[in-house]
Amino acid sequence: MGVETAPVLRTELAGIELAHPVLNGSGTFDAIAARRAFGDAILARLPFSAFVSKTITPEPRAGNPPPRLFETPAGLINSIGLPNKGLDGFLADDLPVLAQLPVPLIVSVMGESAPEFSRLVSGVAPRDEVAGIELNISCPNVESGLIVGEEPEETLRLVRELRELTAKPLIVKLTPNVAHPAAIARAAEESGADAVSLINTLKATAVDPATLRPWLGAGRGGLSGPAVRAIALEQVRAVAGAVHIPVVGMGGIESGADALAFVAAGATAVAVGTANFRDPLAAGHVRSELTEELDRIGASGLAEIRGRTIESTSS
Ligand code: RRO
Repeated sequence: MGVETAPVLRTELAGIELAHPVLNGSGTFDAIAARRAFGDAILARLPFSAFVSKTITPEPRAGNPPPRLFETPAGLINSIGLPNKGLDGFLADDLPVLAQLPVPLIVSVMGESAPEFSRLVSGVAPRDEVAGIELNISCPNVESGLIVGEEPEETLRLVRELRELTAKPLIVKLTPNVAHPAAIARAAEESGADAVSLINTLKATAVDPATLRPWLGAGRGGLSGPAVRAIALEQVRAVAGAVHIPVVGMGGIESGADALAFVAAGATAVAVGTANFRDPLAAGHVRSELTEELDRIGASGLAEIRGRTIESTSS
């Protein structure tokens, strides 16, 4: 492992052994660019216990027109639109580099239909370098009509089909843009998902004060950062209270105290996302502060804290 961690933070997520519970949120840390910029030193300092790739699609995509980002008080709206090399480009160019990271690799995939998702899972799952697959059924920035992850029935059908294709851990990334995320999480669990992760970004818009037209090139985007933390916590609490599979909690985590709150709300692991853009080592601070937080409250480990905030199983 690239980092020394206290045994007290060791975690297991859907069969993947983690030195500590802090992952990156998909698409919020470009490990390949970081390696190019900082060399092999980044391998030793990688602050995540597993690395989640930027979401890939079957075919290459250019992404959305600029501007793609807008800062809000305590938050960031993105409308990146899934720029990526496509499955073949990922397997040929990116996977060999990501496989050199000193932590398990989770590949995030998104299709616009069940056959597209199947193609992605069939392409990625057989690779030994891949420890798990995150099914992104929640991107707010594509104009494809129905988002699978907004409907329990659609989620059930899709995950059931994909489950047939691999025994590797499948983590379903949930959208916060629904009234009852726990219903979607239950559908994912019922169809064989090994874990769920949440939240993806909340639908958001920014207005250009000069033109009064949308600021973002694609018209709207998704909000992340501390602005969404309380919403994410509530959704993690609701989901963790409704399923038996592990939950990866994220949404505005910037400190050990934030991470601890997500564990108390039921998360088995947490992810740092937007904070990575300001400080690529933010997740390292979260991890070391988490140890301090456990000391402060006299807890011997995460299991002692997990789920303390869950008071009921209602969503
Ligand atoms: O690329 C994006 O615009 C994007 C994705 Br795939 C996602 O899942 N969530 C997000 O906020 N942006």
